[in-house]
Amino acid sequence: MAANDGGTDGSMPVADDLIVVSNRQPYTHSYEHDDEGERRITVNRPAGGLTAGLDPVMQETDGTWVAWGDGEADADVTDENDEVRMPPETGAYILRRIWLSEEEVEGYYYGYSNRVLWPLCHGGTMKAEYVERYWQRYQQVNDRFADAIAASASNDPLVWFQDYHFALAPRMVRDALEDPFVMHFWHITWPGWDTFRACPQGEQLLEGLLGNDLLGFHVERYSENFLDCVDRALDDAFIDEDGHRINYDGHTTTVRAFPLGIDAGSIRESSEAADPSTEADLRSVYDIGSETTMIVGVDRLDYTKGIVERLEALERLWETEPDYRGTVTYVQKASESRSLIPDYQDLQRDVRESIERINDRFGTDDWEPVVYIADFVPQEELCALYRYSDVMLVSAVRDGMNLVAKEYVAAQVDDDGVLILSDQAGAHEELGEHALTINPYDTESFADAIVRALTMDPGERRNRMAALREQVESHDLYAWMDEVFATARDLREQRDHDGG
Ligand code: ADQ
Repeated sequence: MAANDGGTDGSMPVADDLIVVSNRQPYTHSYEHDDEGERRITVNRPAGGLTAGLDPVMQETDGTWVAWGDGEADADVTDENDEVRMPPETGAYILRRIWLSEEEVEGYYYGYSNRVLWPLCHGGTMKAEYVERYWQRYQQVNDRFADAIAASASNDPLVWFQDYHFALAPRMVRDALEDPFVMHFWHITWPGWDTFRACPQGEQLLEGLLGNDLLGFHVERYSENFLDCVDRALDDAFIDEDGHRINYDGHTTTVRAFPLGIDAGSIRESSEAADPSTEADLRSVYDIGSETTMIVGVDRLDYTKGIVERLEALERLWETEPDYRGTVTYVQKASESRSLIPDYQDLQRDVRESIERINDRFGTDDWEPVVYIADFVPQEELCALYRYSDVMLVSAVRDGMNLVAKEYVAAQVDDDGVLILSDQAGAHEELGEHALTINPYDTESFADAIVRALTMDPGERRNRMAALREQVESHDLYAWMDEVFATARDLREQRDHDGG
């Protein structure tokens, strides 16, 4: 299909019975009080990204979406099967909600998912906390999701898991249903064996994931790491490395790279709509001088994003290049996440202290070197920030893909921005050639790269950015979905052919 037209091409029925499974749900219900103090229930819609992209696919297929019901009013609108039809206007598909107790949220979500799998997969073996209760709750919640999927499935289902919250459920679903097609997209990095072997539950995780027919990662390297981990951990697994197939326990799993894209068309349109008055508003609201050059960073506050390393490079820049004092402002848009976890509280403190230190050291009455935006900004404002920033800093110390880098590129409708990109982000595979590459730990070279970006001649900027935009637009979210579904269809046909 053509990129950017907001859906699959219709020639390929995605599935007779598509069941998407994710931790976060596409719609949440909450309470609102009107002017008379009357309580009403409101629906919050998908804000963007993959969830927003999958929503129209679900509407086309009349499928079921299974997810954790974490909205305060969610239970008030579901039926006796914990289901509600969404979107509210058309009721085109079923949202089936899983209720989690506080203990389950603590153990499955904050515990095993985010204090074990997240650090482990990003190479942080020292940060992983192997608490027995986390593992038990992770198993329990995977089991509960698998039960709900089995109860929702009718004939010949295609079950599609999203992410690291569900490493065990694919095998559970395979055991519960007769010949389902199960696939999984793992949104974060998969580590090398020398890291993965530290995990006490490693074999069970691999066995769970080998319940899939198709397992997708962002880049080839993560697929290879996964194959290597299976090879070393499971004696009975047979690996066909050329075909990226694993045979284990009588079942074949195909492992492939599908680099996720963004809805580039929507970002481009929002960016085009952000005229110079939007830039002026932005500068005035955040007190950014009208003459200063803006450098931008946009991140969820996570220790994988290299925010402290980035601030060190900026500090080095202002220290060694005094001309940039008063003339260059760094705008950090950040959103807090997982704040109940101590490592995330530490990071928030470190980021705050770094910014205070830099602003105290270099700031003047007229100029604040680092402007921190904690508020939620809608897509139009985010795109204005991208468009009117001359340089974007993506300095992840490890990142499965990093969609922010792609969003910045898609928003460069004037082709005049420069992307500085860490070679530790999956996005570097596609964008590294035309971005300026950095190692986030090499402060000196990182600061040099910022100088290079700020002094790059307009012709080179345009050439680099045009090439990046072409890549991001032609490999967008819809092209990605088409490729995943086309691969699933081929594998199902092959299976039916072999079986019959
Ligand atoms: P994340 O770690 O959340 O995702 P990323 O891909 O950079 O990382 O961001 C996801 C989205 O959140 C982007 O659309 C971005 O605009 C939005 N976002 C982030 N910070 C924001 C902020 N401060 N304000 C507004 N919006 C913000 C995980 C993996 C990534 C992988 C994605 C998708 O860690 O490697 O790219 O899943 O697979």
